[in-house]
Amino acid sequence: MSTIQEISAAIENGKAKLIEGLVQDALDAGVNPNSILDEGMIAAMGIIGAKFQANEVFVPEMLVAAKTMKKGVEILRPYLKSGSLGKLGKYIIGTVAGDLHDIGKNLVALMIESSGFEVIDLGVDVPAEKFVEALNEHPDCKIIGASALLTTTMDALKNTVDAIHAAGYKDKVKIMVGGAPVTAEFAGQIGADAYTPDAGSAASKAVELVS
Ligand code: B12
Repeated sequence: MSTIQEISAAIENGKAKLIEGLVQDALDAGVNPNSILDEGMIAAMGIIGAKFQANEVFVPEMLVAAKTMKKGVEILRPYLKSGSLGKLGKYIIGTVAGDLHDIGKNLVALMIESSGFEVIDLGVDVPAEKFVEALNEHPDCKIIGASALLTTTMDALKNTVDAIHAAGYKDKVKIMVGGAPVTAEFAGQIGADAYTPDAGSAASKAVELVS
């Protein structure tokens, strides 16, 4: 089994105690951190999701896989970082109301921060009003990022965009949306300024939006 396959298997099987060592070994062996993330970790979450859909695993298994992935990401974090902190302005991010998924949102936050923004992370299950409050607190914020992983919380993305626009921020702040069920078409329909499918492209889009 290759190191990346071992990392993927450890996440799939929720081997939280093994993951840090495996990721560190891979890094020490010169494996590219982005390959560890994409081919090892994110791929494993895809497998777990498919197994969940097929009733082969259940919520507890998804949870331990998620915890294992988070531990692995902590080891990777310094290797994914670059750029100087905060020079591009503030970026407020959160997972929308009713949604507790935060792995993708955290990866987007990490890549956005590493591309030069100061990230203000509101966490998960964030009501639309809380995004607006955060903007009131940080009127110099340039971009808002909102994440949704459930088809049932896609409406909350729309509510978030509506609330931000209703509060008078339409021309002052750009809104980026993302998450597995979200598409560019949906983003356009709800009036968001941008959608990207992954954390790397989210970071380049954010830089483009403020340039
Ligand atoms: C781990 C997981 C959980 C964990 C979450 C732990 C955590 N701390 O995040 C737990 C166990 C809590 C969980 C719970 C549930 N889950 Co869940 N979960 C998953 C799983 C397996 C992985 C998600 C993940 O982390 N993926 C890896 C990350 C890296 O990918 P990502 O989130 O898509 O993010 C990337 C992009 O989307 C993008 N992106 C994300 N956010 C943003 C934001 C912006 C601004 C931008 C630009 C880009 C962007 O960039 C990210 C990085 O590249 C998925 C399956 C899947 N394939 O997605 C199911 C899945 C999302 N869950 C699902 C379900 C049904 C549930 C539950 C309803 C189950 C239940 N019966 O209780 C609950 C809902 C809880 C709630 N209210 O939120 C379904 C959703 C089905 C649907 N279409 O609505 C899925 C798809 C599984 C399935 N195949 O059925 N889940």
